[in-house]
Amino acid sequence: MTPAIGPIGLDYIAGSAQRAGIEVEIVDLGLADEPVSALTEHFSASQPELVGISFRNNDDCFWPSADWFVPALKSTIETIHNLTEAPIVIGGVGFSILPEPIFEYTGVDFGVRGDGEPAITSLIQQLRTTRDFTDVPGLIWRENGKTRCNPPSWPDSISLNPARDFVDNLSYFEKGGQCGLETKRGCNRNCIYCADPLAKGTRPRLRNPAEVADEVQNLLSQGIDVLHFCDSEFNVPRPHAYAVCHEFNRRSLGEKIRWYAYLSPSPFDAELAKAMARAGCVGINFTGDSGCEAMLRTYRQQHSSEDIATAVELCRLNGIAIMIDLLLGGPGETPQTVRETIEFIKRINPDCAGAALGVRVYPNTAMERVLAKELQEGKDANIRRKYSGPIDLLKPTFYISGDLGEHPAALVKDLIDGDKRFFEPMEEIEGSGASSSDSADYNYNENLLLAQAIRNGTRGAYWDILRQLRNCPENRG
Ligand code: B12
Repeated sequence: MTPAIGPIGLDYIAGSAQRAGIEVEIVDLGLADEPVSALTEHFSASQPELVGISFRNNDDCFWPSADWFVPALKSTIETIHNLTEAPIVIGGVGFSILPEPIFEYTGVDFGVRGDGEPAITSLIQQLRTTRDFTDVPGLIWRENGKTRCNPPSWPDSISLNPARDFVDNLSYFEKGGQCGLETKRGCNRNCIYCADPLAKGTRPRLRNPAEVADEVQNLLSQGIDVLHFCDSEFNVPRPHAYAVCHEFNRRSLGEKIRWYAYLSPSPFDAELAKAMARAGCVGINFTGDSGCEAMLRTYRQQHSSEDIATAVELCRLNGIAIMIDLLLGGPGETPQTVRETIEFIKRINPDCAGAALGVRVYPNTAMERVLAKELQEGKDANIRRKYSGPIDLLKPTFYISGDLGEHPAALVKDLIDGDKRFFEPMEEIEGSGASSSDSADYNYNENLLLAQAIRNGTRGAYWDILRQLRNCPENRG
């Protein structure tokens, strides 16, 4: 994908495997110009005991393009199988949200759902000894013709290797404009569409703030000073977010770094906003979803539209840029609820708002149950997909309320009415592929305009870069 995002999961698990005495080599296909040649060259010089693949994105979750990456994963696995006898294991968030379907589709030897750190060392140990896989956390494998799955590892508290020295983070920073890190994993909310609990668990699992600050200092020493927190919602739980900011402030890190995070509009208050700004936070993506109370309840959000308005005010007071992420088209959405949301956003005046249209439906979420019920009732007008045959949630499958009509994107665009604060939904793209160079496009898959701006030295979260380009088009380069 372009811009390139650093494989931070790989950095963490390689660090932890090394700590456990396992020798690790990385072939980074995200940075390779010719991935197949990079693999051929690597395996001609080195034969490992196990090959791990980090698979981050199953698809781009973007209804107009619906770009799907599992076929390419399958072909990468076939290429590697032709180059080495070693078994292959896939992990990563893209795998963890759809573990069994990807395991079956690709025919890979092993898969790991959930945290990779404990799994990888335990798997290596079993491959070296008795090959008893029953205790390898999150492992999926075949035994006597049957697929077996272990429960994932989601330890209550997590300690990660803060060194971040396996991946070439600086190259990713130069190509991707920011570098990710985690302050915790997991989320105890139950938003109907969200896949995060499937991959990261249903409880927040916290890191020691001192370890997070050590990691920031290690990234800084590599020349990286613009960061993106990879927590689902940085402020859930709020005391942990505050503690992380407190530790950053104790070390005066806010003077050296700029960072961005995803937050829920609630809990968010003046004390947290101030601590975040002082700790270096320059931009927040709020999970707004909707400005209509009924839609917020449908999505099972815990915030109200009032909370979104307050969050915007608090950010303004503290000089933090604001992006509100909307999710339009869910169950019960009508032209009237969309109008209500768009008028609400215009009124509260964030720096920008992403008008995402279409809910990607994942197995084992409440949205899957909504879809199944509607299909049983013979209602299939709410499904949007680019493939034919039976519904298969491994492939990009979206829900858009049929009440929005044949051309829902046009309806939303009409209501936005050219307001430059919005990233508008796009019409469905014929065929596959997602390449674009339009500053209204906030699909970060093959976003050539963003890649160009980053090449020219711009750094930051993508919505923040795009909004700056819209305000000052001469910076496009
Ligand atoms: C932060 C984030 C972003 C940031 C990244 C910032 C940065 N510099 O890192 C930004 C905003 C750029 C972003 C963009 C996009 N994102 Co995003 N993002 C995330 C988020 C919240 C965190 C990703 C992360 O780094 N996690 C932390 C790492 C450590 O976790 P991990 O990769 O899962 O690794 C762990 C395990 O999986 C495992 N593991 C990993 N590799 C391996 C390998 C082996 C062998 C093993 C055994 C284990 C293993 O061990 C690791 C440690 O425990 C995830 C959701 C989530 N909670 O993970 C979505 C997520 C990955 N994003 C998603 C999407 C769709 C996108 C976009 C395509 C959106 C778009 N259309 O523009 C773009 C793609 C950008 C690009 N060009 O690549 C989806 C993918 C879903 C899907 N269907 O595939 C996710 C899952 C969110 C969601 N639920 O919808 N994203």
